[in-house]
Amino acid sequence: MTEGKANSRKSHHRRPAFQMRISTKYAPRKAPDGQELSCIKDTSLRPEQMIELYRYLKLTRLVEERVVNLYRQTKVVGGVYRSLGQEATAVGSAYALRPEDFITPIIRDLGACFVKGIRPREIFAQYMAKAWGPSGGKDLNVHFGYMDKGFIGPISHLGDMIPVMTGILLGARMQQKDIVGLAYIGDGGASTGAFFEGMNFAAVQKLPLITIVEYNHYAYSTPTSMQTAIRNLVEKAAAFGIPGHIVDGNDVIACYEVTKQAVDYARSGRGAVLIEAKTYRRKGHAEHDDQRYIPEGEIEWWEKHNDPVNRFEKFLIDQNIATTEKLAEITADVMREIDEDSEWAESSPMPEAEGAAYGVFDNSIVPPAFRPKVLEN
Ligand SMILES: Cc1ncc(C[n+]2csc(CCOP(=O)(O)OP(=O)(O)O)c2C)c(N)n1
Ligand SMILES: [Mg+2]
Repeated sequence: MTEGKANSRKSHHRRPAFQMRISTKYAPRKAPDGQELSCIKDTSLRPEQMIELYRYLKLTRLVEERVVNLYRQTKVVGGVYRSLGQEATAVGSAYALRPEDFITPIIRDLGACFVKGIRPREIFAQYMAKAWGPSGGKDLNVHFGYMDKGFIGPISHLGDMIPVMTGILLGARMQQKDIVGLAYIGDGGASTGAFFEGMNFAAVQKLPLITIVEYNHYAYSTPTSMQTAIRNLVEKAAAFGIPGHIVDGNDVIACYEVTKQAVDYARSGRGAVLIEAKTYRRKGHAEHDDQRYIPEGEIEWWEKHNDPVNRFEKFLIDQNIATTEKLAEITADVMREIDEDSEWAESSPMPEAEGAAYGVFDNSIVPPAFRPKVLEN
């Protein structure tokens, strides 16, 4: 053995068993007393892109408000899930993707669906289970997908979208397609077996998977501290040997920048990245949840001091990117679109009952004994 080889072996042994590659560059900051939180100033975004981000944030918040309105009029079928207070995470991260990239959103990621080109009318029709909705009344809320828009409909089973996205990325690599996948998961979902299996496989295969864990403090009524012993969910990245970042999930610019960095890393063939977004779920699990398990004053604190829309408005005005009048104009335009689209969705008929027999299974392989009369016509 040459001396050089012996030395290199020695230095190999001196390396730690694993390195925690966790960055907190985009981590939450505490505002000095009396100072309102804003957004990070170090950004590559152009002013017109920031205005577009603002539009997506407002669209998300106001579409959800309209859905609640429809729910209270008993026009919605099933539950209503909100991302109130978390909109910046979904919007900022999805904005860092190319149109051909894929996302797997969950119930707090409506904003990412809009960035991917979903229109409010589709969301309204879907929530009301109407015939003109994307799943034609066969499924509800964000349970629909568009392969051509890179938007995969979520499976309800928590954690399972991670191996699904991993499979999509493996398939894409085999087809020599240059795409990146962005999977969203909650703090609760990150404790499932499927999350670990999918992340591990993506890591070992160096697949371009970016997973955003949304630390929103609760899974249903369970506080995060009661379902995982680690403080920062990003520490799980060490188990997979991939880099991790903590980001202030209520800072839309920080969410964009951290995801952009991860996207560049993944697209260049270096593999998967885990991002933990620190945010807060201001509504209950769904509209029916009265949130009686939340400590007094907690929601109000986040609403007053750490609202992602207010923070971005402050940033845009302080940085002279927009005036209050300009922001009001954007909001009015968003409202116009919402009015038009909710009217369109309300005017849609309910689906024909026979439709339930189609588009669920491959009807050509339904055993004859189970084939209802309607399929034979
Ligand atoms: C494997 C599995 N277990 C339980 C559920 C029921 N369930 C649906 S959402 C939810 C809480 C999810 O919490 P979290 O992952 O933190 O996401 P959040 O709702 O906070 O965005 C639970 C327990 C499920 N869908 N799948
Ligand atoms: Mg949660």
